Amino acid sequence: MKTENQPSRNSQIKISDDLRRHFELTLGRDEVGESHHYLYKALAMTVRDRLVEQWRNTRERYRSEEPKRINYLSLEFLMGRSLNNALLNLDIEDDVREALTAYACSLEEVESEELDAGLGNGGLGRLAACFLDSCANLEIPVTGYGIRYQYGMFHQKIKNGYQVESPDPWLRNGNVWEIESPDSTRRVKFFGRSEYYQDEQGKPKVRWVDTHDVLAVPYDVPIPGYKNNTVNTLRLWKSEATDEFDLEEFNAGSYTDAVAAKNQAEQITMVLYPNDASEQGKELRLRQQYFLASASLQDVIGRWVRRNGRDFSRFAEKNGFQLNDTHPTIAVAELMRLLMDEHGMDWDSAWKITTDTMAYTNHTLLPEALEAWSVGLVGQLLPRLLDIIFEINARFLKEVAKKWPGDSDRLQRMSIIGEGGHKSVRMAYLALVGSHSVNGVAALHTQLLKEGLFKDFYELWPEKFNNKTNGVTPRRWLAHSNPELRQLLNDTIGNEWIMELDRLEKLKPFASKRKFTERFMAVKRKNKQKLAELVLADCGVEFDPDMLFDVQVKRIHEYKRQLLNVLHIIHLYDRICKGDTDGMQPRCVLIGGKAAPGYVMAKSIIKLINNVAKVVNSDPKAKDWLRVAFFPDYRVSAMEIICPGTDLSEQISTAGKEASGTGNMKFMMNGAVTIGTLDGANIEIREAVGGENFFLFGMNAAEVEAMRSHYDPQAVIAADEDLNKVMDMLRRGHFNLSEVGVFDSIIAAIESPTDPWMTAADFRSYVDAQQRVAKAYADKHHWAEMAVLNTASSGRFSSDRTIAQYRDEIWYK
Ligand code: 26Q
Repeated sequence: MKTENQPSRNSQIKISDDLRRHFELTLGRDEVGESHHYLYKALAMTVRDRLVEQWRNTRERYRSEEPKRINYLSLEFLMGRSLNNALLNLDIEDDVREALTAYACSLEEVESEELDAGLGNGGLGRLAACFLDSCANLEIPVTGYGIRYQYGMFHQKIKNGYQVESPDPWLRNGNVWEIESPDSTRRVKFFGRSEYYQDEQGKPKVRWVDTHDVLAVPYDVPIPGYKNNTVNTLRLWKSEATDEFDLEEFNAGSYTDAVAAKNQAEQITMVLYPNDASEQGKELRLRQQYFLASASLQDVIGRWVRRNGRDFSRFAEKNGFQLNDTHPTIAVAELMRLLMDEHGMDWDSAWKITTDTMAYTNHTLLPEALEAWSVGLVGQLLPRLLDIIFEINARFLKEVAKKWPGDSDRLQRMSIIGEGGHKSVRMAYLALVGSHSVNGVAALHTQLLKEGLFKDFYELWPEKFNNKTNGVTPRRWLAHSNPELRQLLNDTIGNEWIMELDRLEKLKPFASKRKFTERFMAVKRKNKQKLAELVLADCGVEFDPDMLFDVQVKRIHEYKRQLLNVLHIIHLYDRICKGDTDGMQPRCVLIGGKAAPGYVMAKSIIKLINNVAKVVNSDPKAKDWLRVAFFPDYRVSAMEIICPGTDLSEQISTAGKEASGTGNMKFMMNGAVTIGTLDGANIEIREAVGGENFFLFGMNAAEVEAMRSHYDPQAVIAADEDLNKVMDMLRRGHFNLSEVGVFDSIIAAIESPTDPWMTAADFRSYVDAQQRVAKAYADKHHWAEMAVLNTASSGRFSSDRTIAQYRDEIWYK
């Protein structure tokens, strides 16, 4: 037993021996069988054994060195698959391949058995996953805290062109990457009431009584750094019923009520909410948020008290909390409650600790996405927290009144409690007031926050505001997803880029060298081949790797303007039908993404894409010029194949609406050229790569706002022959001959003077930019140079850079 746990174990036991042991003994198998499921499991356990040892060492190191610990609170962690990432980081891929030869099975086959951990919607959730990777890589003691949803992001199928959702039972076959830690179970309170009393010293105190409690059971997931022996932790909470809760009801004679209560408790972590923008205000969602916040804070405070007793004087020096959007923001009030009600602290000391430890990241400029919980709901579900929120607000408004005496408009505007109709708690304001730092996720986004959404708060506390432009991890999004390019880069500039992505700059001189660009494009060509195979398998559409691969994958949302993409496709199709193919470039257009199940317009857009694809793909005239596919069930593991095989990255949101975007960065790293608006991080991408290597089009954010009052899409359409033709085809039902009226709402939206996304306004400029794309692609060498320069300039979009900035400018400032 003792020797088993020696640190040297991993280097002593051969991977092939462990693999066989797990396959034959742990899992009791003798043959590989039809699927490679058991082989995957055995391999995952073999790899996990090697992580666990480093994990223990890392925990031990943090315990003895006592660095400041950062806790990343997020309702979403979109992890995707873990096996290959672990192999890469542990540097054992070659040994594993060798070990697998005994089973006559390739590593790729085994890896494809792993289900994606889809515990997120899109950008925000994947960002959290990239951040954890970078924190481990930079050896920063960061723990991710999230929810272990029983069902992750729904699966999407396309039936008759429509999105159909089905559940994602990702835990069905077990999850090798988690370790349950029941001894660290926490108890989370709901309902009940506040009770005011005096303590032994006669001090007025409050306690939260008559509550219905739920247990939070932690499941820990290892987060390995890249070849650095560091393994951090992602702690995911599962909700369970308390035993005495059951018993109480049981004794009262109601067995069924007891079971119902159990169900209610287990409901909390049952399913991820699949809305990536519009706020719904559902009670269960608030329960999830509080459940995460309370369990996580109790966990951190519990560890503190075990070591330091009730002395919290250095708590803020040693702990920080990063709030991933407003979703976990109830943590501001919960930390106050825990410090005051449970640990005897007075308001001012507790408030100082709270604001010193909390930091808030905003991810959206869309006002409709800002969370506001009804005061009635909060008062019922979390009565003690509502007390505290009211008190925070009262003290805050006093401060505002002191700075701007008599400005009652401003008081109303800034109040954490929104009036108007029924009262609500504005979570973004609670986050702003309760944090010492607030950041946007791209330069433009932060600027717009200061000028618009949070203007009043910026005037009050300019020093709180800062920008942290997003990034993505080059381990997953380059080294793992594009092994051929990894090899070419290693051969050309050495392999240090994996940890220091800025070193890709060294590629720049090679962009003009024929021999190199040809190798670069040969890699691209292989990746396009792989992508074409995937598209054929999943969409039934044949993509030709000699054509331009034009890709837009992201959540379906009006502001992201998949519609603009479709209008362009229809325009190209119209030209092909007319025989006007001068200067056209054969292209394959791929669009993928999920629509929130209740977002009717987004679902119509999916239907339109599919219908247009069907018409185009079944027209023999179009075959050599244009092919269109909708990629179903877009997810992390699909993007790993999609982004290396893309030539043209579509980043075409209405300027001022996309906070940052991160897919844009993944494409750029893999040598795609962007066609995009001046929105989010596109602006910084263009700055980095140079305007001559980026296809810019459309209005900028200021122009969009200036045009709103007099936007006249009908006039725009009438004045543009091509757009007029496209709209005409839509109106005549060219793509829905047997489905009368299904696109009426889309047509009306484009033609509406109040169209918030102003799709028609950018049509001409977009089509012109696409013409420039076609021309550029026709010159193979020129395109290759642009592609190389995109990879070479992508260094600053590594999440290592982003996280180093969080570290230096927020966490350890
Ligand atoms: C809120 C309340 C209730 C239910 C769901 C939600 C909810 C869930 C997810 C609201 C928003 C989200 C996700 C938002 C998101 O992904 N935003 C994206 O964040 C990226 C990382 O910063 C940016 O790059 C994108 O621009 C931004 O759209």
